[in-house]
Amino acid sequence: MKKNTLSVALLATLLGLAACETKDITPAPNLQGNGTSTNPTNPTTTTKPTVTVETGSAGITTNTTWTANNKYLLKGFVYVGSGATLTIEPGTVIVGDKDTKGALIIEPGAKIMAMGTAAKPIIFTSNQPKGSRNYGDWGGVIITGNAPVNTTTGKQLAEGGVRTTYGGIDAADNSGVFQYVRIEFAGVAFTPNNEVNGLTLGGVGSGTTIDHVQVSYSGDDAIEWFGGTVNAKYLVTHRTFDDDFDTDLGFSGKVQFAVSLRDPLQADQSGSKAFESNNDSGGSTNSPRTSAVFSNVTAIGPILNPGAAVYSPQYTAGVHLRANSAQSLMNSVIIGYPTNVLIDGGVTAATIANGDARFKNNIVAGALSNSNSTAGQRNILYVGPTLGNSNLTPNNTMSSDTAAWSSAVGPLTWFKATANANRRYATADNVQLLNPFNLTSPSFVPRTASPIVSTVPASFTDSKLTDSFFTPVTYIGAFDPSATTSSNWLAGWTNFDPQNTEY
Ligand SMILES: [Ca+2]
Ligand SMILES: [Ca+2]
Ligand SMILES: [Ca+2]
Repeated sequence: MKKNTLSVALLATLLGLAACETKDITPAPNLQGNGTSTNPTNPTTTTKPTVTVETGSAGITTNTTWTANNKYLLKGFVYVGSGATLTIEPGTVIVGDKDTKGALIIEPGAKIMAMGTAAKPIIFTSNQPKGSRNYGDWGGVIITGNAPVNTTTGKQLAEGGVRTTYGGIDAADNSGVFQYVRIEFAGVAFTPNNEVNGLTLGGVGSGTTIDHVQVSYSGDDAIEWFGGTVNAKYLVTHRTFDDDFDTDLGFSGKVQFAVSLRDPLQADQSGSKAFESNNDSGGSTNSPRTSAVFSNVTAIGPILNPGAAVYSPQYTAGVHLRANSAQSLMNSVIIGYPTNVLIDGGVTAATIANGDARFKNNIVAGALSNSNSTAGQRNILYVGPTLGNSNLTPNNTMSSDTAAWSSAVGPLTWFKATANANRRYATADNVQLLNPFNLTSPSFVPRTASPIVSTVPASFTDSKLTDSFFTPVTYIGAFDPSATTSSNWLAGWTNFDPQNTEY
């Protein structure tokens, strides 16, 4: 969901920080040889015949296979209807038509079987020539199912003019497999709350398999979950315009190993974030609660240098928990947002204070330092007591620790609690990743001197992380410090420069 306004007053006091050592932000040489420069050899498709897929309201109603020897052009909304399975071969390229805002919609009861490989990812991209592609050239991929959403009817109509209603009572619903897939230059915000994201997941059930998905240059959110129970591993969001990971309407899945990287100068009027999470836009107590659990995320924001930041003022926060969300984030790294963690509204604060939402074993670094506080950084802010639509400004500072929350535990106390084991650093460079801000050839692997390597290990003892879905690892963030180029999970299938790729 979007918020329309970022304006007006704030409740302010300051957050004093134990500033860590400030270092040059210039990346040091690649100490480990683990760089993840991952502009792969893409399938050569220029000589392949183009198959136009334009189904109108009829959609695809029988089992269909798209093969890698063709290129497919999506014109308008292409629905895959209940009972039909769309199979896409590894290495297939699908381009979305710019004029008609092509989009692919998997309806409840239908399946997509998109099983790419590291060597042959399935690529959804713009139909524009290289160098001429842009945010929102086409619609995106929308997968929907029959898993619960928390609206009063248990159903929800998709956004963006899509006809599909999703949601139901089948938490284990299976919408297929979506594996080694890239989605580039999709995502359209027609109007606020009327958006097609790069990848939209509406009421998608836990029987669905999602892993190794990169969404680049989405004109709205990269990935937005509306309810559902689906889990995912190995997600990449790159140069998203709005939010990287947006959760709403009771999404309760689990996500491990995800990375986001932002263009500092591109952001959305709704406020751009790595995470936005709502129970619903009104902050209801509807069930199921938005209670997703993310672990091992590396979120790189727009601010390289907190003292001299050059970034779009539309950037809001790394993690924005609002509207009664009970989403958890653990074992993760948030770097370089104006505010790294924003707790929005008294109801959300109470959710955190009572432990429904966890924020543990995380590292936050490089938040804006020149706020209207006299010292310190905005690593964590609380805005309230009402939902912050009218309370947020780019220069908010945090209410004092004891006064801000009606409960006994204030936000800074919560953040710093020994049991939560969160750490703060003054600059991005303090975290010592290899080359995290490079927009076309980044590396998020920690250097040997990184606090990720040298101190507190990740923890999977929290009851929200004991599910067998989670792979217990010793490191915080998405990348194993001992990874090599060949073992790094980005290798081969991702592309951080799709603007210059010939498809
Ligand atoms: Ca959003
Ligand atoms: Ca959205
Ligand atoms: Ca937003």
